[in-house]
Amino acid sequence: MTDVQRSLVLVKPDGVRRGLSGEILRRIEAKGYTLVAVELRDATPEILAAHYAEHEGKPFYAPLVEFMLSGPVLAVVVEGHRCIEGFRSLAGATDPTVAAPGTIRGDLGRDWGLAVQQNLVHGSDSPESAEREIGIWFADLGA
Ligand code: IDP
Ligand code: MG
Repeated sequence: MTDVQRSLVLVKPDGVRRGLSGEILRRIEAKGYTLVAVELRDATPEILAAHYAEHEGKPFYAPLVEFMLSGPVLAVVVEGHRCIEGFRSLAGATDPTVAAPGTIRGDLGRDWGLAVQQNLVHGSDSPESAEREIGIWFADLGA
């Protein structure tokens, strides 16, 4: 069975600011996935417009972009069998208040009462998204 996937993971600015980059990478590695690329980056409006194109027009879109520009992000490419689904499972639900304990968002995240949920991580949600997002963040890698 060859279902080796790559997923684009971001430690969002709240995670980097709170010093949780190492803890989040630790959980990915402890799960058994491989780190293919890890880079501390400043997002740009252009990168975010491409990355979050599906959310354009939603009420949290502008706060989301502003939040993602508020500090560096750790951009990561993760590899492993079914790692796209697997990382989403490690990350937990979008809303950190209800994200299950044991997940990154459930253990380390909370609601700060802001217009956008600061929920520590992004993870690609499908093979198509992963290919597209890896192309955005790591043009030299391919997917
Ligand atoms: P995901 O990150 O769990 O895949 P998406 O629906 O793709 O969630 O949304 C992208 C990001 O936008 C979320 O991670 C979160 O930061 C923010 N977001 C999504 N939905 C809401 C909402 O209803 N209120 C506030 N922020 C939201
Ligand atoms: Mg998403």
